[in-house]
Amino acid sequence: MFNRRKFIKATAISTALLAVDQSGMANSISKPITKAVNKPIVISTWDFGVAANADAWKILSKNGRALDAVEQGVWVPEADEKNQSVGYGGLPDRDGKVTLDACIMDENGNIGAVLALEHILHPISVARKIMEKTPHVMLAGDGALQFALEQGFQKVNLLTPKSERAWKKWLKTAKYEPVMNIENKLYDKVAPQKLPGNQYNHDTIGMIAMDSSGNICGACTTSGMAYKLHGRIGDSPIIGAGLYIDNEIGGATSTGVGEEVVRNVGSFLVVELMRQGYSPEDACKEAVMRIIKKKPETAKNIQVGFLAMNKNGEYGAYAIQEGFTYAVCDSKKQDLIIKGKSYYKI
Ligand code: SD4
Repeated sequence: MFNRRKFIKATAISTALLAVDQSGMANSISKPITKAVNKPIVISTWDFGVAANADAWKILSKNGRALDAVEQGVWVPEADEKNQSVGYGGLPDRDGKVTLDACIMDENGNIGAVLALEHILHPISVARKIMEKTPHVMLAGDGALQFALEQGFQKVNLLTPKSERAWKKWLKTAKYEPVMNIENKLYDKVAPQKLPGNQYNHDTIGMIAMDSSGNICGACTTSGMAYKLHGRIGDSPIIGAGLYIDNEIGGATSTGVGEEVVRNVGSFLVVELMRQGYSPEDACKEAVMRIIKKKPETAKNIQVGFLAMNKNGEYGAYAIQEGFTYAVCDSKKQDLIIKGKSYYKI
C-alpha cells in the first residue's frame, strides 16, 4: 500500500540533495573538495603508459593544458611499432588492413573521434581536428581519411612486416575468435595454445590528465581487436564507452573487449558512479560487475579493465581478469606502475 509518510520523507531527502541554479534547473550537488588536490597528474593504461605519461608530463609540468598533454602522450604508443595494438605496427583486421579508432575529450565537454581510420600515424590528432575544426564529433573510414588528408596529415603504411607476418600466420587457421585480453606473461600461463605465434591483442592506451589549473581531459587510441571483421568498431572511439570526462567529477577510460564496454556504456558509468561518491576504484569495480552480471559466461573468458581519476587527483582501476596494469605520473613519482585489482584471479 502507498505509504504517504514514507513518501514525504523520501521526497524531503532527495530534495535536500538537489540545488537549484540560476536558470531554475535542479542540479545534483557534487561533493565539496576537502583534500588538497593532487595536480598536475596523468594516468594511462598498461605498462607502456609510463613512456606515454613521460611525454604528457613534459607539458603538464610546465603548466600546459591537459588536452595538449593527452594528445602528445598517446602519440608515443601510436608511433611505437613494437606496440601491436595501437597505431603504427598495430595488428590488422582479418583482411590485412590496419584500422584505427581514437577519441579525445576536453574539459568543456568538447569531443572528437575517428572510427576505422586507415593510413594515418596519429589518429588522435585527427580526432582533435574534428573536435576543433568541424561541427561534427565523429568521422569514419574513407571520410575520416579524406578529412585527415585535407588537414595536411600524411598517408603512411601502418602495416609493419612483423604485423603482416603475424596476420599471415593467423590466416592459416583464420579463426575469428576474440581471445581473452590479458597481460602477455599471464596469458602464457592460461591459454598459450589459443594465440598462435604468441599474438596478444590488448594494449589500447587510454589516458586521463589533470593540469595545474585543475582541468581534466582524456584520450583513447587503438588499432582495436586483432583480426576483427573489416569495419568493426570497438569501445575506444565511442565517447561514454572507451572514454568519458566530466570536468566537475573526473574521467574514466577502458581497455579490453570493446563490445562489452559499449554494451554497458562503461566509462560514462564510472564517472557517474564517482559523482555519486564512489572512489575511482570502487566505480571501476561496479562497472566491471555490471559486465559480469549481464553476461557472466562471456565475462569468464574476456578481459575488460577500467581506469579512473577524480577531481582530487585520486585514481583507481579494476578489471575482470588479473594482469591489468596502469601507469601514474605526478610530481611525486613519474614512472609508477600499478597492478589493478581484478574479479578473477589466476
Ligand atoms: C577494442 N578496447 O577495440 C579495444 C581493444 C583493447 O586492449 O582495448 N585492447 O575493443
